[in-house]
Amino acid sequence: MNRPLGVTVSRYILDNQRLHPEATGELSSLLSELIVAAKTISAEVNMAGLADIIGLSGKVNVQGENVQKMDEFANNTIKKRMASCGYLCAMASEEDEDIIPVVDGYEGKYTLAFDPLDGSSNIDVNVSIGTIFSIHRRRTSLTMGQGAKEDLLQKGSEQVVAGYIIYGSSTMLVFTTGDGVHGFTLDPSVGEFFLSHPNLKIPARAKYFSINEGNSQYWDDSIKRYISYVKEIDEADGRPLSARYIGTLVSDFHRNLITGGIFLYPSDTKDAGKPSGKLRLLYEAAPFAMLIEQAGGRAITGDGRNILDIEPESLHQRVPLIIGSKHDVDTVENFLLEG
Ligand code: AHM
Ligand code: MG
Repeated sequence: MNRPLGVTVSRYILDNQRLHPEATGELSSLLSELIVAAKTISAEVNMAGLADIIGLSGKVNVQGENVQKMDEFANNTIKKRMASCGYLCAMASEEDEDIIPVVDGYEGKYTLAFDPLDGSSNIDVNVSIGTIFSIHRRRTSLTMGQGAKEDLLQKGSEQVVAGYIIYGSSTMLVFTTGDGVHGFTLDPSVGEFFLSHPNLKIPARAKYFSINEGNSQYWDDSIKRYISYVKEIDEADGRPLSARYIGTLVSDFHRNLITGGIFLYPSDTKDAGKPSGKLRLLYEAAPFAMLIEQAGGRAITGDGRNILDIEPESLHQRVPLIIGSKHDVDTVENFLLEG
């Protein structure tokens, strides 16, 4: 459908719902509630440099990392709003070890997995951060009331919506319902997201590579060889690629989506070793994998498998992630296969 610019995200969601006569409107309403939470977080993030809220809260989350006050704020905002929205049966958050129940009597047919504030080490230094979300249809019957862990432990290929909000020089919402990737920019003066980037497609070839090169001594040989390869001079092949690494997955992904790029967080042997890399499957890798495929790119894990095909075993499972422009993910895959 050709939509004029100036379309609000609410109007866009309702128009889309009309294209699906079987839709009950529940998913649309769920998204609308999530967008209110995103706007609340965006307002707070913009105040972070001024407000007392900035800085460490002194708590440690389930990953053993310091929880910052903004993380807590974002986590609580999403949990409180979504627990009584009436469309969810359970949630999972990076900041909570167990599944998060919804308010009794408000159980619905979807699940929500989210990273409330990704790139939290960047909050204090005024570098862009984001929220990531992934929505599945529940597996257990609605008559069961509250959802169970199995409702959340579903493959990425079963997602019905995936998206993120980036709190950057402007706040943007980017999401897919399986019908392309669409980006909306927040106009803070009216408090509305407007369609600004319809039908985003990632360029087939990367301009940038994004990886934490500080870990290079800890990588497998295949990744070491690939990163040397992208730095070789071969102008006909567009190499060397330029390096860009923000350290906020949302922001690195967003830039690469628009300009063409490849992001890698492979396994490494640093400290006790990160055999599964650092990033989490349910609320980091899987939603970005759905987005990248909808935008014409690819996402694989360290053995070349499609991220969307991985059957999750636990809520906070980590997974090596290689994601971005198709040509470049294909090339990494060849390096991986050569070993
Ligand atoms: P977070 O969810 O605690 O913010 O951690 C995830 C972040 C990603 O946004 C980013 O891609 C990665 O960690 C950066 O890790 P590193 O500092 O090891 O390069
Ligand atoms: Mg994160």
